[in-house]
Parts: sequence; structure tokens; C-alpha cells
Amino acid sequence: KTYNVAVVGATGAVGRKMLETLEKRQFPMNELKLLSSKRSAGKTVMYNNQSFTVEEATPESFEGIDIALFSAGGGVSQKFAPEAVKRGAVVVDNTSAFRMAEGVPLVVPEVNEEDIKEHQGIIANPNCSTIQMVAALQPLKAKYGLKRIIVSTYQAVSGSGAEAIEELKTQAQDFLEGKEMKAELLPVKGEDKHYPIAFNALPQIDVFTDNGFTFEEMKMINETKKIMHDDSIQVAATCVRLPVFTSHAESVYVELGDTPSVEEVKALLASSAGVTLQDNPDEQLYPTPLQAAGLPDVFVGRIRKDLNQENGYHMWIVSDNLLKGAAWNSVQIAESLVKNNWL
Ligand code: 11C
Repeated sequence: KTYNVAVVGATGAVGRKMLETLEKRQFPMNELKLLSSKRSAGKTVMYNNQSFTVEEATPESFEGIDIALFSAGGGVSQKFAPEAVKRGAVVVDNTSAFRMAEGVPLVVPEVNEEDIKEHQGIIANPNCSTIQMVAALQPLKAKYGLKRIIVSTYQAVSGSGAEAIEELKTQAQDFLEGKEMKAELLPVKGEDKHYPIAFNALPQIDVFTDNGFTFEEMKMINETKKIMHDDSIQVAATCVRLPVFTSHAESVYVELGDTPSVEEVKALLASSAGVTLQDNPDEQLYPTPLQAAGLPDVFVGRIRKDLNQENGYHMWIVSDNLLKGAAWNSVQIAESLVKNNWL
């Protein structure tokens, strides 16, 4: 059986990776429709050596579509995902529009694949920094229990889209040529102030919420509890943007419900689906963003026991934010829908 698939936001940083991933996985496709907001309509994009013209999304665009992958911003999802569902499509939404809504499964297949079957038309893809963290921590939670997470992130500019990639390139070039750097986008489009990201580190991703945490930090906190089905896990996050193009890195401290040795933790992660252990201080082996870019797995290294807290562990988690953090996780959900007959 083959399926009619729509990709909404096909020209964006994530949309392009969705197409690459669908192609690489040879998704059982009957028809492919590429949609976008008005701004990007008319552009052409290649899929399987064929050129496709991107059309402006309208409610009628979703007639006959079986699966719609959305990654064109929360506003576009709010407007068109319900229209797609009305017309019989199942939506995999990569924005934050519906993640915390009742009745919308929030899924990382290695953690909670079974939740997909409860969908009522929309399945949400979590935030990229949440996905890689829970994918690495789920095996530990399942075996030892998970009480507390304190995470600091080192996030790539591509998480903020194609424009942010350009902003970093231009600023870096200007700086090296002795020119003044222009900051017009980061940390957050639409905010009053902008700071250069080149040769810098910005401790703000997304807008601030009333409690002093940013929305990105609150996403990591709330989404983790929903995906792991456990409101009792204590989570705190500090999210920082770095001048890195691809892959988010995270320094993660966890307190488990037990006190396994570091070797036991390593052995468990080494045998977990979707996780690659890269951890050997003797050989300076640990994951880095450059090495993880373009690969689907979540990489873990620098695992060590806390020096004071018996059930405390530190680790370094790195993954391509556009792949496992977005496109690959979305395509995994689509593959699961098809494989399990959960459409
Ligand atoms: C970033 N994590 O790196 C964000 C991008 O909620 O899907 C993803 C935003 C989201 O800026």
C-alpha cells in the first residue's frame, strides 16, 4: 500500500530534511504534495530526482491526503492542521501548537510509540532539545527510575530556522573582515533586542515566561513529563544558543531511583535503540555537534557519577536537531502509523 503525503513548510530548514528523510527511507509514497505559506509558494524542490513546485497551503490542499507533515510555524499549524484532519489526513505536527493539548499524543517512538494509536488526527513532534534528552534517558528511567533532571543546552542556530543560519554566516564573515556585525534576528525574531550570535553565547531561546524560565526551557520541562507519562520527575533547564550550525548538545545531570555503576549505565545505553554511546576518556572519545550532524542517532558520552550524590550522574548528549530533533522523529512517527495500521 502507498500513501498520499503532504509536507507543509517544504522549503524550510526542517521541511527539506523531512523530504531527504522520506526519500532515504523510501517511504511508501503514492503522491507527494509540497505546501508552504504564501511567501515560499512557487519555489521548486527536488524529491527522488523529480522537481516539485511548492504550492500555497489552503484548506482544500488536503483533499485526498493520508499523512501531512507540518513544519511551517505554529500559526500555519493552528490554521491548517484542523482543516487537514477534517479532510481525513493524519497530521504529524513539528510545531509547539498542539503539543500540550489533551488528546494529542506527543511522541518520541523510542519512548512512547504506543501513544500514537490514541491520536484523534494530530500527533505532535516534541521540541528538538526535548527529544534527544528523553531518547537518551528513557532506558535509564525504565531500568532504574528517574527522579530529577537538570539540563543546560548548547543549541545550534538551525533550530531557529534557515534565516538564523544565514545570520550566523553573515556575522562571522563581517567580524573576520573587521566590519560591524548586524544582529536582526536572534535570540528571538519579533523581540525588541537582538544580539550577535557569531563568537557569542545567548542564554535566551524563545520568549521569557512569567516564572523567569524561557518558553524553550518550559517546553523541555513540560514535554518531558508528558512524553514520559510522569509528572513527578523534577526537571530544570537552561537553554543557550551557540554559534553552531547543526546539532544541539546538552549537559545533563540526572538523579536515578537506584545507584548503578557507570559501567552499567554505559552498557545499558550502548544497547538502547536510537542511542550511540561514544564514551572513552582514555581516547578522548565523546560526541560533538559536527560529528553528529547528518546522522539519525542520539549520541551520549562523558558519563560519570556525581562526586556527592550517590544516585547522581552527569552526561553529554548530542544529536542533529534537524533529524532526530525534527524530521527523522516525524518520519519515524509516520512510519509507525503505517506499519501498525494506526492511521
Ligand atoms: C530552537 N528548539 O532550537 C528550538 C526549535 O518548539 O519546535 C524548535 C522549536 C519548537 O530554537
